[in-house]
Amino acid sequence: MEKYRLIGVELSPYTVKLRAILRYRHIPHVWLCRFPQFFEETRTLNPGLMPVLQYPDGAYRVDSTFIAQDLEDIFSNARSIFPTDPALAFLAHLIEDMADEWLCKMVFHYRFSYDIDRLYGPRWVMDDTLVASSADELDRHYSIFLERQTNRMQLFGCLPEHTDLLETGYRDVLESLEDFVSNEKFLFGTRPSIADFSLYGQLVTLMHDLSPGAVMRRIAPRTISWLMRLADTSGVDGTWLDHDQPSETLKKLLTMAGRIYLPYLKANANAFTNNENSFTTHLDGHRYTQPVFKYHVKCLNTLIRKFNTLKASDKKRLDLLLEGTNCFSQLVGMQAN
Ligand SMILES: N[C@@H](CCC(=O)N[C@@H](CS)C(=O)NCC(=O)O)C(=O)O
Repeated sequence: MEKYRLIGVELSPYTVKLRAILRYRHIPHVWLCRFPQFFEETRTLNPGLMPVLQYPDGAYRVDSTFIAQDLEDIFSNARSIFPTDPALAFLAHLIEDMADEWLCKMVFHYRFSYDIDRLYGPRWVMDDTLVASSADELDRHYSIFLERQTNRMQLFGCLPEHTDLLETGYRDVLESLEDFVSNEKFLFGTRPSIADFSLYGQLVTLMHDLSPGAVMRRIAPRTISWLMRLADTSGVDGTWLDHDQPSETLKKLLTMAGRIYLPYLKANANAFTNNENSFTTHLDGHRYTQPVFKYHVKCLNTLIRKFNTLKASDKKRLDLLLEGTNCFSQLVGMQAN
């Protein structure tokens, strides 16, 4: 076998993120939208996440962030998705992390909160998941899946009282992008970065779901075209821009990281260190409660490690690039556990 095999479903943000990366990077692969096959083949994988990428040597791997970095090491110098400037590469990583770990709460919130969305997306996921099932079988699996995911909402912090925080945040992301996106314009230049692909994964999923999709159609129609183009950028040849003057969009996304995402990660990590099971904090003026999430402790540690390995001159530039975003002061002086 020479090709990579990507196994997942269309409505999984991390699956389509990784598929878009494989396409942009011209990495030979096949796409398998078939969950039972994934399940049979990968029964023993832990954690059991989607997507799974099978490498040509037969090994199965999960975690789109880890895989994206691993593919950089394997296919070095070929259509990299990490800006060459270390300070910008750090910012791309920060936005990737926020998209993967915070915007996903918006996906979960919309998909399982509103009747219209509960009827649509989860049924599609199950339809992708089952091979040739009858309408009755589909209904049965759909009900089981819906109940399971609804029960997990509280684990992810998707509580009714967080609606305003999550929905305002969603509209803010769309409004920031809408002013900026155009053909072959990406966050760090005229070529896409890991940050664009992560935003793509979450936002295109929100676009498919009915209520967040209606919001997007109303307030961010150009963002929809931008997402559609990001699905397959195999023909894009661009350059990284000199970003000592970051775009307003980049600034707005980083401001969200400074006001919401980093304070969230820190509150979660503090609760973990203090052996607490859950935490309550304030994020951008909204009260927020969630059980401690261990994976997000790891995310914060990775960000801190990346920040701390930057040279003093890159940190100095980051201080300027991040001015007014409240990010730099939260990162400086922190140690990974
Ligand atoms: N950090 C992982 C997250 C992947 C993930 O959470 N995938 C979801 C589907 S979108 C999943 O498989 N969840 C398993 C479950 O719901 O049991 C990545 O980047 O790939």
